[in-house]
Amino acid sequence: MSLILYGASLSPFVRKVRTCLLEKKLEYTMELIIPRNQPDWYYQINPLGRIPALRDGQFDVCDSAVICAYLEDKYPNTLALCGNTAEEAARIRWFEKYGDYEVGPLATFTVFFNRVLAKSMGLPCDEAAVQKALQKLVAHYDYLESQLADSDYFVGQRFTLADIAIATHWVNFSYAQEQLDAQRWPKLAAHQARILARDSLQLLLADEAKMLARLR
Ligand SMILES: N[C@@H](CCC(=O)N[C@@H](CS)C(=O)NCC(=O)O)C(=O)O
Repeated sequence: MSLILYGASLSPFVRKVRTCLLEKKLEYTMELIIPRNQPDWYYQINPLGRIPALRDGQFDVCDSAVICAYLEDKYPNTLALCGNTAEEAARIRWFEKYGDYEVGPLATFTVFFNRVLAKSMGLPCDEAAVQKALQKLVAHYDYLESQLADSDYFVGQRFTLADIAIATHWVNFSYAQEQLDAQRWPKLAAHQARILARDSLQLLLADEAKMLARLR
């Protein structure tokens, strides 16, 4: 087995896959691909040019959700992150989609992009867009808080990909100097702290700190 992950560490989607790899104890190497500056050859792996992509021997696969599902199917003797029943698997996919397509565009592509990336690219920060995104996020916090009910995790009372897929965006959010209001959304804030305290994420956050410092 030789796994190569293509991407950059500050991407929430790359972080999602790296967390899966670490939790599953799968060894991998990472090759840096910077969004908007991808080499031509990378389009043969992902025609959309987006990160992450994974090479497993002769096999290439892209999109974080597809990669995580592939790792689960290909390496069944590792920590299961995608559920043990059809119902659990469906709930986990739902939260993953929710993170990727509802939380991500606001917390990462708007708040993080404007507050952190735009500056490093010489672009102005669109603070009006940031404020609008912060307002839109409120409904998502309410929903996610309601889904935690009395559990420490989103699905099946244990750590799964659902937890990773939501928490990964709070990391980018925090890099943009924003944080959840723990008084208003106590379960969600506690969930975030619980997930980010895992050894896998602690390792990644320490690694990301170097990249973040360079950006700033
Ligand atoms: N649905 C994709 C989203 C990946 C994505 O949007 N990645 C961003 C970086 S966070 C990217 O590569 N953007 C560059 C581009 O769109 O050209 C996934 O989960 O992998």
